[in-house]
Parts: sequence; C-alpha cells; structure tokens
Amino acid sequence: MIDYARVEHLVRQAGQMILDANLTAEQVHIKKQHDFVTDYDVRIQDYLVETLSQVIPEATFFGEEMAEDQRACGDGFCFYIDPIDGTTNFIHAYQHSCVSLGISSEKRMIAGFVYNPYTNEMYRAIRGQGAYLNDKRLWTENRRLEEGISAFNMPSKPEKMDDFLDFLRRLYGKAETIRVGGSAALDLCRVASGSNVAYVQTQLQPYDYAAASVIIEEAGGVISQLDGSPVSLQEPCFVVAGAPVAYVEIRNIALEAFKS
Ligand code: 2AM
Ligand code: CA
Repeated sequence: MIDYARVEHLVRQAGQMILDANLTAEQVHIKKQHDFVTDYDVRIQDYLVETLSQVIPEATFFGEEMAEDQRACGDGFCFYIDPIDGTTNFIHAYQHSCVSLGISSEKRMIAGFVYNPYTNEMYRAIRGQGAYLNDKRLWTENRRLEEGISAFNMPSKPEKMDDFLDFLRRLYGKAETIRVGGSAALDLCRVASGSNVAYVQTQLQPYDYAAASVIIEEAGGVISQLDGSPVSLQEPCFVVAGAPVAYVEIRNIALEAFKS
C-alpha cells in the first residue's frame, strides 16, 4: 500500500521550492531552441527522487531532467516527474507553473498529483477513487466546444506550422474561446475541473501528462492520442483531451487539420 498522504506532502514541499526560488540569469540554461531548464528544475527533481525513493524503495523514475537513457519504467512502480511544468512561465514570473507527479504500476497509471503552488491548488486522483481539486470532488460536465474554453500549447518548434494554423482556424470557429496557458499539466487538469472544456498539444512527453491523465479519467473526461489510442507512457505523443462530447469535436478538428 502506497503512502499517498506522504507523496502528496512531498509534492507540496516541491511546490514550495518553486515559491521560494530566487532565480538568477546564471541559473537558466538552454536545452534546445525555446526549451529551457533552470537549476531549480534539477534541484526539485533531485529532491523528489531522493524522498520518493524512501516511500517506494523499489520504484523506478521517468523524470524530465534525467538523461533519456536513465528514464526507465520497470514493470513495478514508476514515478513520472515533471519538477516544474511551465518552466518558461517560471522564468518569466508568470505564476502559472506546477509540480506534476504520476505513479504507474505494471505500465498503467494508478495515481496523479499536480500542484500549483501559486494558487495552492492540488489536483489529485487515485485510480478508482475519484479526482479532487483540494477537497472538492471533480466531475467533468459534458459540454460542447462552443460551451467552454479550449486550450492548447504551442510546441516549442511546430514542425507542421501550416497544419497547426489550420487547426487553430478551425477551432476558432467552434470554440467559445481559446487560451494558451503554458503548463500542459495544469491545462489538462483544468479539463478535469471544467475550467477548460478541451485541450490539444501536438507533442508532449509522458512526464507532462502522466499525472493529469488519471485525474482527467477519474473526473469522467477523456484523454488520448490523435488516433484515439491511449496516451503513451514511454515516448512523446500527440495529446487530445476533453469533456466527452468536446473531446470528440476537437479530435475531429485535429484529424482534419493534421491529416497530411
Ligand atoms: P515544460 O515547461 O515542463 O518544458 C508549454 O508549451 C507546455 O508544453 C509546457 O507544459 C511544457 O513543459 C511543454 N513542452 C513544451 N515543449 C516541450 C517539449 N519539447 N517536450 C516536452 N514538453 C514540452
Ligand atoms: Ca518541466
């Protein structure tokens, strides 16, 4: 039995490290074009790996700031860690970033914790036990695209820019309105809470959506790849999510726009 209360406490502590950060220019490094890492991303990941290893000693880790050949999820418990989701927001003091922690077992997500320290909002779900925002149980109201906010994030360098702009043009005609948040995990959790009715990003990494995927599903929402198959827990993929009806609508729009 996993000590989920302890896990949640550690995620909150990690969030506090975001709030306490005193970021200087020397602590910001470029991974690749438009993709940054700060010393705090590494520090928070190290903190979580060290402390979570005590919660489940046999667990493996899939962390954003780990070398790719070190990200290995075994058949047992695996922690998916995004120490700061919304790093660019963090660098610019945008106050919309979070700590994202997913737990899988036998290659299936069993729990997720996504914590926004700026607003003290903890999204969490344990498979089969429902999704919560702090103490409030979440249930995704089944709305259409025209009845809510659709969100997306710009991939750092869209490979198919024309398709992407075509997607936005089509979405603009159907959505009530559109927002770009800059934190995939928070924007996905807002699908669970209903603040967003749907979400699309052309490429995300498992640590970006692992935790949020359980939270969305436990709230009655839907998340998948573009072709409708489950999101990958091993490699990057296209992510579509939404309230059941809005999910179908936005996936159809994406299928039209990205069919080439
Ligand atoms: P990050 O802040 O942890 O890097 C912004 O577009 C959202 O998409 C953020 O959640 C960001 O995660 C994620 N993102 C942007 N570019 C990415 C990439 N190349 N790989 C994975 N996630 C990315
Ligand atoms: Ca990150």
